[in-house]
Amino acid sequence: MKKKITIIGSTGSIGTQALEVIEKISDEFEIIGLAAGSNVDLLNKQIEKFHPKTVCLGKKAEIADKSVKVLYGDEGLEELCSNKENDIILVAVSGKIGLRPTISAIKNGINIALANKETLVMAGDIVTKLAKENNVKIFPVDSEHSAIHQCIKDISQVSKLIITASGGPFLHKTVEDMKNATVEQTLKHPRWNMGRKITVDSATLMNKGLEVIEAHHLFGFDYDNIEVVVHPQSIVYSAVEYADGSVIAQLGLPSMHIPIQYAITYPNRIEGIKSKSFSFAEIAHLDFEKPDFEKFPTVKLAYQAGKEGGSATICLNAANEEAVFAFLDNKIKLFDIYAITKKMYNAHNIVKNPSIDEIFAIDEEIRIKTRELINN
Ligand code: MN3
Repeated sequence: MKKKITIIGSTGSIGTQALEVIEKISDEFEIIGLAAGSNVDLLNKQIEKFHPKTVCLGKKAEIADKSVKVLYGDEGLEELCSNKENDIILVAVSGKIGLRPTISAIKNGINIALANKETLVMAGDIVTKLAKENNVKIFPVDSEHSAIHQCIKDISQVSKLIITASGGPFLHKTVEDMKNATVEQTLKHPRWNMGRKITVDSATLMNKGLEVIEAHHLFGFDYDNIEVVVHPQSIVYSAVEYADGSVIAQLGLPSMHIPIQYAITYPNRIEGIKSKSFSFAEIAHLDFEKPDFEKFPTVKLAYQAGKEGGSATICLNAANEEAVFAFLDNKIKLFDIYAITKKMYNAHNIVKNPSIDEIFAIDEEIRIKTRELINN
């Protein structure tokens, strides 16, 4: 029997790559739902190819195939993700819009392939508790967390998680270069082709900070036992250290196809989209270095927020995102992103154990205040 899957965020970077994966292993999967924000043309093409029964769109628009049930907006997304027919839902939307549908899926006992950062950064405690209560598995799609997931056999014997970071376009540039960086230079990521917001986060290393917070929630590790190491080649996706000192790493040529596929086919490995075979000899050498916290202070701030817990990570995420948008609009400089995030963070009164409604309210409040700070 084919596994039934729904993809939310099907027209985005991860969503389109997931469909490439599923097209290749179509004997294993049936797509029963797709959701997209506003790219109706691409969604229509995806419907033609994959024949989902239900789709969801951000707002009203014409869907060519009249046999498809069409839902809209946040409510539609929640309905799509509550459908118990699903064996797994791939959450590939970016932003807080991914949070409520993920919770709906978990409450309905549906396993999650998670590519949405905000779910764990904003509501990690609630989401992991709900998953446990409903016996739901959360399979990470992000390459670093996928690697850790692949390296762990018995989690009780693992002593440390080691997350690799490519270091982004400014790794070997000076602080001065970073201060004067243009949007164009910042968006030139050396290894990965991703959306604009995450590419800026990769340049400041905030992306790595957020991944540390996600790893804490996904694997239940203390922040002191999660380490970030810079690895410019992005061949070692990430690693774990066992109690006896043995380190197991997962390696591959940089491609999102492997982590996406593993999240939906776990525990099976099937051929799928195989790029060329891995060659240690061709790669020849792998470099590693400590992250420079002076150049990339965001990582330290993320650790601090993670350790403080409660609403601290909501504040970090919201202030950073608003600052990144302002940078992309040429309103502020690259280094201002950290300065603004830090200022907002220091002014924030942490709320312990916020509810989902409180999480959204805090997120909104921080965003408004951050925009005010930027505009003054
Ligand atoms: Mn990543």
